[in-house]
Amino acid sequence: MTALAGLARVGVLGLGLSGRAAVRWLRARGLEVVAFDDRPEALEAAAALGARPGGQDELEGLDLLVVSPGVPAGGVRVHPLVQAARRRGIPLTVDVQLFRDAEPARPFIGVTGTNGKSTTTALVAHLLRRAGRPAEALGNIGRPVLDTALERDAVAVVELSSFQLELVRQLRPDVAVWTNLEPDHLDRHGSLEAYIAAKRRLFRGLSPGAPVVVAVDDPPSRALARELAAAGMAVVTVAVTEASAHVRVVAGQLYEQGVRVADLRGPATLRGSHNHQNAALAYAAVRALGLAPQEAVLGLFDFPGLPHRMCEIARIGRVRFVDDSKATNPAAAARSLACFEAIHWIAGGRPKPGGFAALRRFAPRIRALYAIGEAAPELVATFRDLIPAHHSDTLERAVREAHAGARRDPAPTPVVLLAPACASFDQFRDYAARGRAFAALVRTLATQEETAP
Ligand code: UMA
Repeated sequence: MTALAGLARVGVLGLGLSGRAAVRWLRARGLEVVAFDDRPEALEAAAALGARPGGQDELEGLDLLVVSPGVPAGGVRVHPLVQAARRRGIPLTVDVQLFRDAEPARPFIGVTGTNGKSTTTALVAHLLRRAGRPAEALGNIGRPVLDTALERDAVAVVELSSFQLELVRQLRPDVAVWTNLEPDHLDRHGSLEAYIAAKRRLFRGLSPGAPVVVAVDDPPSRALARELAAAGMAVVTVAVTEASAHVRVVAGQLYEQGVRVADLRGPATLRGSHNHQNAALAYAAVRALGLAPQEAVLGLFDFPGLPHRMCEIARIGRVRFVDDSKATNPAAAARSLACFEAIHWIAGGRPKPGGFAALRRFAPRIRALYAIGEAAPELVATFRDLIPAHHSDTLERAVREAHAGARRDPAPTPVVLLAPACASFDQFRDYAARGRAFAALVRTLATQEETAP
C-alpha cells in the first residue's frame, strides 16, 4: 500500500459521502483517523466510524489531511483548517488521489469538463459492461471512489469535478476525457482561469502518447486539444458541431474517421446535441481503451440514462413533464431548451455569475417562464420583454402555474420543463432533492387530475 507508506495519523476534513468513505477506508488499513467537520452533528457520526472527532489543535501530529471536495482548498475563501494545515506543512490530498495511488494498476478513465460529465461517465461504464468488461462509475457522479471494494478487474470510470481536481497531484488516467468548457463554480474558484487550471490537473503527469479524448465544440476546448497534441498526447477529438474531428455526430449519425458506426436518433436517453456529444465522447473513450467499434456501440442503444437529466417523468393529458434539475447553470439549461418546443419553463434558484441573457435566444420555443428562488427577479427582468414571465417564487407554485399554462396551450404536446439554470442550495439540499420535489409535485397533480369529477 505505497500510497499510505509511512503514515500513522491521517485527518479527514468534511464528513459527507466522500469523507465518511475515506474514514472507513483508512480505518480498514489500520490508520488512526481524526475527523473534522464544521457541523457538530456530523462529528458525532465520526466515532461510530472509528475516527476521533478533532478540533483545530488536533492538526498537530497529522501526517496527511484528506480534504472533501465541498471544502474549499483553493480560490477565494480557503477553509481555515486547510490554511492551518498548510502553515504546519501537513500534506493535503483528496480521495481520488489516494485511490489512484493505492491501485495504480487498475484501469482508470478520468472524465472532467463542465457539463455532461455524469452522463458521459455513466455511459462509458455502461458501454464497457455491455462489451463484457467489468466497470464502475465513481466519483462526483455520487459514489465516492473509496466507497467500496471493486471487482478486481473492474475499470474505474471516475467523474472528476474541479473541486476534486483542485488538490490532485497527478492521476495519470489510462484515458482522460474532457467534455467541454463553460464558466461555472466561479464563486468557489474566484476566476475562470482558476477553474480551468483546476480542471486541467487531470492531464498532469501524462506521458507522451497517452490517450486523451477532447470534445472540440467550444473554442477553449479546441485550444486545449491543440496544446495537448503539441505536447505529444494521443488526442482523439470529438465534435457535434461543424468542427472537424476523429469522432463526430452529424444529423444523428455517429462517425469514426468518416465511417458511420451508429444511429443515435433512436435512444431516448441520448436525445439532443449535448447527449450526442456525451455519446461520442463515451464511444471514443472505450475505443481508446481498446474496444472494437462493434463492441463499443452495443450499449448506446439501451443506456438507461441518469435521473434529473432531461428525464420525462410523467404525462398528464397532453402535457409532458421533464426533469432537468441537473441543469445548474445557463449553459446546461440551454441544452434542454434547445430540445423541446412549446416550453413552460421553470427556472431559478441560486444564480451563478454571468446572468441569463444567453438564454434569451430560446424565447421562440418558450411559452412562459415561471421563476423561483433567489434568481427569480433577475430571470423575470431578463425575459419579460419577450415572453410572459411570472415570479412564482416556490417550486410548488411554479409547477401548479406551469401546468395550468400548459393545459391552455394549443400545441399537441406542451412541455413543463424544470431546467433551473441555477444552483439549488437556496431552497433545496441539492439538485437531486429539487428533482425529487418536482416529481412529487407532479405526482400530486396527476392524482388530483384522476380524482377530479
Ligand atoms: N463541510 C465543512 N466545511 C465546509 C464545507 C463542507 O465542514 O466548508 C462538511 C459538511 O458539513 C458536510 C461535508 O463537509 O458534512 C460535505 O462534504 P462535501 O461537500 O465534499 O460532500 P460529499 O457528500 O462528500 O459529496 C462529495 C461531492 N460534493 C461536492 O463536491 C460539493 C459530491 O458531488 C460527490 O458526488 C461525492 O463527494 C462523492 O464523490 C456533488 C456536487 O454537487 C454531486 N458536485 C459539484 C457539481 O457536480 O457541480 C462539484
